[in-house]
Amino acid sequence: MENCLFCRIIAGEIPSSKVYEDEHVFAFRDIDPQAPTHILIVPKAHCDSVMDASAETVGHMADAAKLLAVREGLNEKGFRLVINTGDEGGQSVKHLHLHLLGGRSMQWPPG
Ligand code: DGP
Repeated sequence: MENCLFCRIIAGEIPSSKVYEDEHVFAFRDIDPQAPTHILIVPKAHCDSVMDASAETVGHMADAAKLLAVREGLNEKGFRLVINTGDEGGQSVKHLHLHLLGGRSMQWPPG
C-alpha cells in the first residue's frame, strides 16, 4: 500500500533490522525497543488492523512469533505478544503488527 510505513519496510524502501521473513510475514526489530528483545511481526499483505485480518493471517503471525521467541531464547522465561488496535489501543502505525517483547519482567496491567 502506497505511503504505508510498514509496506515500505517490507519492500526494502526503508531500511530495517530484519530478523525473519517467509511467504506470509516479515519481522524486524522495533526502532524504539521497550524490552531487550522487541520485534515487530507484520503480514506482507496490508491490512490496517486485526479487525481486518483473517484467522490465517493472525495464525501466521503467531507461528512466526513462537519461532522467534525460541530463536531469541525467550521461551524458557516467557515473553509477551501484543497487538495494539485503534487509537485507545495505542496503535500508531496502521498496518497490523504483532509486538514480541521479552528479556525482562513484564508489568500488569499495562499503562
Ligand atoms: P504501535 O504503537 O503498536 O502502532 O507500534 C508501532 C511500533 O512501530 C512502535 O513500537 C515503533 C515502531 N516503529 C515506528 N516507526 C518505525 C520504523 O521506521 N522502523 C522500525 N523498525 N520501527 C518503527
